Amino acid sequence: MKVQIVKDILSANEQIAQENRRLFDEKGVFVLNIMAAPGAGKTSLIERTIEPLRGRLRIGVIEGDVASSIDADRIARLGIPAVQINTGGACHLDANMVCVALPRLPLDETDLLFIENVGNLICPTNFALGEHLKVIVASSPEGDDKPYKYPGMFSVVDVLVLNKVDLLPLLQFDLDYFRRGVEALNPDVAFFPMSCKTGEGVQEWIDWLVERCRAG
Ligand SMILES: Nc1nc2c(ncn2[C@@H]2O[C@H](COP(=O)(O)OP(=O)(O)O)[C@@H](O)[C@H]2O)c(=O)[nH]1
Ligand SMILES: [Mg+2]
Repeated sequence: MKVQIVKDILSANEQIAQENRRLFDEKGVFVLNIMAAPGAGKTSLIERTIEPLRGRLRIGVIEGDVASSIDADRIARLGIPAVQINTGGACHLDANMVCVALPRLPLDETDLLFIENVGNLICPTNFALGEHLKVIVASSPEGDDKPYKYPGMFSVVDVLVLNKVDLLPLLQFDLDYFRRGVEALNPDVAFFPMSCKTGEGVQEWIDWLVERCRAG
């Protein structure tokens, strides 16, 4: 019986996610669901992506956090439309929260929408939002064992950004071990080692993203 209840919740979410997706496709908005542990660099990745795309693609952002508008304020300071969702304790965004936030964004004038999920490597995995791509930002200080410990998340994503590579010389992080863990779970994932601090790897990500966005 309890399993049935969980299935119902997930399928209700799936239905709303499909409605969100229909709206995105109708409006021609390409949508990324950015997931990561707290502090990995989700907002930094969005900020780094906004700058080179200015004047090329029209960007919007939905920020998900348990509390505060700190991240939406960071994005709004760049002159980009941003909506903050406060989950009030929930550890992930769901499709309905996104659906409620959408009317507050100029979707008719948006090509690319980032949805920054709540910092968590487990719960967001099961809740589709209507996105075209699922992105995980892992960061080097979290350790090279994370694909082995959080296989659910690393299995479902389309894109893996390994952020904070500028810190690798200071850490014991075995990049081959990390990559082997990812490869075993998700051999087709698009992998971008990056530093949002120094800018290393950002151009490769931008080129790939523009291509994917144009392909729809
Ligand atoms: N050294 C280093 N620090 C970074 C990098 N990217 C982000 N940070 C820092 O990591 C912290 C968390 O970044 P933030 O983007 O807010 O993470 P979020 O919680 O995942 O959105 C901030 O202090 C950033 O300045 C990076 O590539 N290298
Ligand atoms: Mg953030």
